[in-house]
Amino acid sequence: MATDEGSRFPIRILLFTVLYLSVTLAVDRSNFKTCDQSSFCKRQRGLMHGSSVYRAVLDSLDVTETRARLQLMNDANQVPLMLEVYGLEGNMTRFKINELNPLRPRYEVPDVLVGDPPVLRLTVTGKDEESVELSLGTNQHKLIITAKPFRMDLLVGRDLVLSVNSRGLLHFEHQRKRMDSFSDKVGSTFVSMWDKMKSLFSSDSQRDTTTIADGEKEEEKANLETDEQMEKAEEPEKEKSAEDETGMWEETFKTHTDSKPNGPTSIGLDFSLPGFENVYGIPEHADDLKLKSTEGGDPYRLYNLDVFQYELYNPMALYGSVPLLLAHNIHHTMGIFWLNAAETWVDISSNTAGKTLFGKMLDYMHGGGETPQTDVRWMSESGIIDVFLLLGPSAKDVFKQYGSLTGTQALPPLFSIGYHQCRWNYNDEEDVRSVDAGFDEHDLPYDVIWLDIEHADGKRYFTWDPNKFSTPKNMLQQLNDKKRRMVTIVDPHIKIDNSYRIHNEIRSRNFYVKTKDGNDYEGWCWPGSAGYPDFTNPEMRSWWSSMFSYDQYEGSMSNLFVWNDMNEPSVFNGPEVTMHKDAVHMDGWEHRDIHNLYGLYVQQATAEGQIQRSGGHERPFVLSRAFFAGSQRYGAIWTGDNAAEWDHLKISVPMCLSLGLVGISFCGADIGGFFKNPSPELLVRWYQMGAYQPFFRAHAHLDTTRREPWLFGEENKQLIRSALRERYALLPYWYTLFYHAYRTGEPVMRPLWVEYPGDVTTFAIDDQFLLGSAILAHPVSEQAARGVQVYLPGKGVVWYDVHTHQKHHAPQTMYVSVTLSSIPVYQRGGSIVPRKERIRRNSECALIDPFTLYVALSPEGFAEGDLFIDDGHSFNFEKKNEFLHRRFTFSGHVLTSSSADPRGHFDTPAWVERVIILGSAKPTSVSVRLSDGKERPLDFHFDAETSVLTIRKPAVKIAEDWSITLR
Ligand code: NBV
Repeated sequence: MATDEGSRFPIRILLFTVLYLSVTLAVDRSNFKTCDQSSFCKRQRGLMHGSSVYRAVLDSLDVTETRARLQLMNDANQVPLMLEVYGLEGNMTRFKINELNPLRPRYEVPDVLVGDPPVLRLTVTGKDEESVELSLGTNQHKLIITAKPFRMDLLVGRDLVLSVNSRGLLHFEHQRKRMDSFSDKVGSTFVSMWDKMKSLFSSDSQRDTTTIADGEKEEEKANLETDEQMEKAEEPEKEKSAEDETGMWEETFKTHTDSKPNGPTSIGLDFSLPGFENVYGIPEHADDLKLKSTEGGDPYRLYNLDVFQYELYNPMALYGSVPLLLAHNIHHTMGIFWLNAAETWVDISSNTAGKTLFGKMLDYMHGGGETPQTDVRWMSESGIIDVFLLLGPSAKDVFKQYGSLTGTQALPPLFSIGYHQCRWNYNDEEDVRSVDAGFDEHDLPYDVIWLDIEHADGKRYFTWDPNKFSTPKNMLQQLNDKKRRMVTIVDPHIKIDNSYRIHNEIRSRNFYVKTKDGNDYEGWCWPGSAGYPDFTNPEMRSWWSSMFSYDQYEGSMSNLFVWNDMNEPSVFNGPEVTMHKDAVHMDGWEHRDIHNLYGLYVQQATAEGQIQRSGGHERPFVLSRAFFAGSQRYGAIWTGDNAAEWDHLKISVPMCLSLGLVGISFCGADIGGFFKNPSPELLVRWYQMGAYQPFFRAHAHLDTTRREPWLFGEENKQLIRSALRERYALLPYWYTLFYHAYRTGEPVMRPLWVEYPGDVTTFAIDDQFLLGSAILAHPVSEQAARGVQVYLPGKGVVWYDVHTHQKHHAPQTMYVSVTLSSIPVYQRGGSIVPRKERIRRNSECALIDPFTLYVALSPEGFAEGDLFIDDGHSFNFEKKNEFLHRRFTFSGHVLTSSSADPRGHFDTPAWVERVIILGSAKPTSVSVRLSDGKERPLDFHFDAETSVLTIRKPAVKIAEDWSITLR
């Protein structure tokens, strides 16, 4: 048995843990950089908008069939860049900007795109001394490149949809050689004196001009420093002071110094979006759905960080990043995908930001007022500029476009969209057994029980604590007998312990991330001193994957799945609680270049391990805290360590909506709140909310009191049971939505504006949401609520309350009174939603249960919907077309079931036990006809008060074609 080397650090760890788990529930902001403290962000932001120093050298234009290339000259320092432009299939444009002659190659993000995006023919359709016009693929799309100053304008037809560098903020720090260090030091002393003088003499009104002047000065200086000029520099102190002032070669934050061996490498660029006032995306932030102007504050930051006790409603970075921004107006949705994995900041400004609706109306009435416009500025610390413009024109087109680039949501195994019971920690096998039994005793459905870090032997992942979990297979088998699953945590920090096999193998294979000096990088995390496997190395990843095979991960079985936490990566003693940026990965890339990708790779390697252990047959389930563009291909994401507070319950909606918009549909928040103890009311409300969010897991901190649903009294237990049952009843619909997300990239949980793009009222709504297009949910998130204001969208649309079946006309904002048992949820008239209404103890037990179809009629008497079914766990739906995709249509008083995809076939005895028609008139007879032409009458009941027609036992198979006629 492995010895506990961690005991060498007990005091340090204890101290840290005490600090880490301290009682104050607020983020310690001083642990995390502001833009001002991140030197490249400060340098980039110091450049104010104005005329760009860049000029497009039109004579250098080089056009092949599918690609245009052009040099961009920095007229201040004569350092040339190379611009490449592509028209992509599916209404997208890509451009890249890199140094023409870089000192060393710059990082281009691998493994995020699912392939080389197919390119289209590109032609030059006009050229003069000042500009060149390119036609991208179709005549519809034109890109006008203006030479001086350099800018690009993208036109669709005659409409200008986007401009690049129109505010002159292109700032590309070319690589350069460093000057000698002695004079650097002289320089930095000079700088700090200068800093002090500046602060003494600057008043508030002066500050602006100082900043502008400084920004320009800095830019000028930076631009003047070509290699030759720098080598020849006559007055090193002055030049170097500018360099050190801006932290170009070294940067210290708290006790950490980033050595920056490659010097400054940051990139920045602005985009203007005329006609757009609403922008979304760029998660992860604990903030509203609709992004705010960042003027006067910090930009939104994208840098995967383990932020302890994060605060709400601010642009600070969190555990994951997706650099995709969506812009929307009533005519059009488009996206900007900035493919860069380094620390990134995004500034947003708009010419209408400060204006009230009244102000805008006044502008309009006076005929004045500019076109509303949003400006977006991206700034990254390293890498290249690689941008995809996703031109929509609809939101669903943007989802498809982004999905074609980075892949779509992996279809989750059915069990994983059921309910998950987690806490840090379930203490031992007995605890697991009794919690599991508790669910049966109290008649509560659940699918998965989770084990946190305490289950492993001294935080050595892939092992079990020999005392608490001595017979893991027995435990797993007992769960398996009830068709339930378990998830264990496997974090990417590996205990440095010579008797720990995983560590020894990683070290001997040389798979650890290195320090800048070439040693194995060591950080401090749960196990004490830990190494961090280099997940950017494909060989490391495939070795990691192999560790999940049943013979390697001892005690594991096919119903055991995995959770990757702390994969930002979290390094307790690292800068900003993460890895040093000058740590080194495969091929010499700095951690700086790859940081935001690390977590994606961990989840990828883990998911692939699960696939491999089953011989490629079974779909994996992996939950990850860190993520990047493309993470949707590997599993689920949760919003990390929230708290048992009402605002945290509320923020789960915009946080998951934002993730859905950028392709990551499988999102959830810890039910109940991770830190602190929820009141019974908050817990109940959280179950009600979670039941309508894609990933549905209760979780709690080690120090919280136990909160299994039966510990809060009979009444609360019953309320939780109802929420769980609502979730389980709706699983067929959820599963079908996930199938759509997998096929098209459309989010499962979506903002209202996605379905009602022309309705401005929906643009900022984030206290309610849609599941697909048929279900609208407004779970209660206010304490002691007596009512909620529900907005029902859609002109001429009707919505039915799913509990009372009462019909409401839209659009309207409606006051709905609530009690603690209320979950305001509506089904759209015009939709058909499949449910399973028998009470079971988990999703698998209900696998072949009969369906109830809820047909909600539109005012025209029409409805449609669909249903996806397969075995719920394997890849056979993909590999062997073993699935059913059924389409249901109600039209002209006839409900028809037909195949929505003739490729699919799947044997299932499941049948339809009930059809419920909302908004129906009373028929005189109802009959069903099968494909053999035989017709038989059906029993029905009509409730005149609610206009609900219940058709009993049509007893048709879900797999076959049939029709039900009302006469
Ligand atoms: O592994 C312990 C926790 C886990 O329960 C939580 O869900 C993660 O987000 N983990 C963070 C580490 C420590 C948190 C204070």
